[in-house]
Amino acid sequence: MAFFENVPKVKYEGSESTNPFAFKFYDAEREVAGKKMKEHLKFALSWWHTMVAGGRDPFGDETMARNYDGKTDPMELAKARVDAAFDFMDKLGIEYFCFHDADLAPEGNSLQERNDNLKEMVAYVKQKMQGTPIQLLWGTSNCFNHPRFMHGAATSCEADVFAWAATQVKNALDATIELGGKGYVFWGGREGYETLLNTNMGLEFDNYARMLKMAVRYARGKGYKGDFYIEPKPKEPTKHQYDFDVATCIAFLEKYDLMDDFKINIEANHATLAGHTFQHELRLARTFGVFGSVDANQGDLLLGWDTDQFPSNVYDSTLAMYEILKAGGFTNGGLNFDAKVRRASFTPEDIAYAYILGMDSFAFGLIKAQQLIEDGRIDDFVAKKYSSYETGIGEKIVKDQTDFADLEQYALSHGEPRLSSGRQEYLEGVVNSILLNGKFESER
Ligand code: XUL
Ligand code: CO
Repeated sequence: MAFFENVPKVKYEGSESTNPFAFKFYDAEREVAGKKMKEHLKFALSWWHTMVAGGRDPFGDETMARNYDGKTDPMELAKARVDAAFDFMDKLGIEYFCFHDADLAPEGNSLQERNDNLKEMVAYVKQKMQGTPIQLLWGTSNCFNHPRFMHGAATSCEADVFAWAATQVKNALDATIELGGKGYVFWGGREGYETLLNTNMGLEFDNYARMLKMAVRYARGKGYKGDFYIEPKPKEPTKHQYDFDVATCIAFLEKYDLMDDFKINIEANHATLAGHTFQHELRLARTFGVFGSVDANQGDLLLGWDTDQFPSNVYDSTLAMYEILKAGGFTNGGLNFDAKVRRASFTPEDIAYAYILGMDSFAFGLIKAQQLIEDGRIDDFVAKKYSSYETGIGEKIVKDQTDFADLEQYALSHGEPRLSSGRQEYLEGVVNSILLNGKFESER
């Protein structure tokens, strides 16, 4: 019995369709701004949430059967997950996946066994990928679940833990390279602190950077051409995580001279936990040239933790796609659904509904973001708002042809500056008029 036997092949049927197993907006082959939708969006399946997690929360056990027809042997279970994942990706037309070493292969009873299990699973996945369009978006190592990482991994006070984490990262890099991965992610789940009273912050930052540099040296030495990403998150599981937000990550990458190899993997719910919008984090990354990849999900703004819900908010997905298009789109990155179904949505069909929701939300966002750009009212407004820098004293400022003495003379002779309106409400109205104009598939 196949795990997703009740999920049919999901096709695009248009916004009027009421078929729950159809895309309403995602039409993979449709061209938007010179590229196919699937090339713009590069949807990826997250192995951990989709194939492994069973709905456990701090108050209750798993609600979802994720044992794939009763498999109990850990390696058999791991392989059954691969079979089910590839069946699911084929049915949904998803062409990328992301994994942690620990989701793909069992831990085993020793570090050697862990490495061997991962190698065996990578070989299994590799043969499964053959003859399919499915590719690895990125790999990573889980350096946060096991109790040995209680003080951190690269930032642990225990040098032996640093060595263990380095071994995991080395083997996860080997797995990523073997599967032709386009990216490798570091998410510092335990790289932070609970209290400063027991923390040597300077050494922890230095050691974290040492780990990243060793990873770059090792992977580049093996011919890896893809991107490295760090994934900001301000808190959870630690009280304070070092990769707090995009701005903090940029400061860290700059200080340790890692900007050439690293970009940022931006997760929507992590942005909101940091007190930012998703759009803000994307804008900052593109402004500083470190936009890399996206973990697509959404949080519940009434809750202070990472709910990892599938994205349904089309206002947010539109503004996110606007930033992504303005950043020039994805190169090595993509849209990984780091999202999970709710605990009470426990059937395999719910996973399909969740991905359809997420993929349609971002397809809608892509269509509308492109319409916002083509419409031009926002770009025109912004260009006019800053037009004082195109001529006169403004031009001298941006061409670095002036100084304080010159500017003082100018200000004294010109008197009170003339201002113009920021027109926020007008611009919000423009966004709504595009969102609500009803132009979707009929405009091909
Ligand atoms: C946790 C999270 C991770 C990373 C990969 O909040 O987002 O799943 O994306 O380790
Ligand atoms: Co994530």
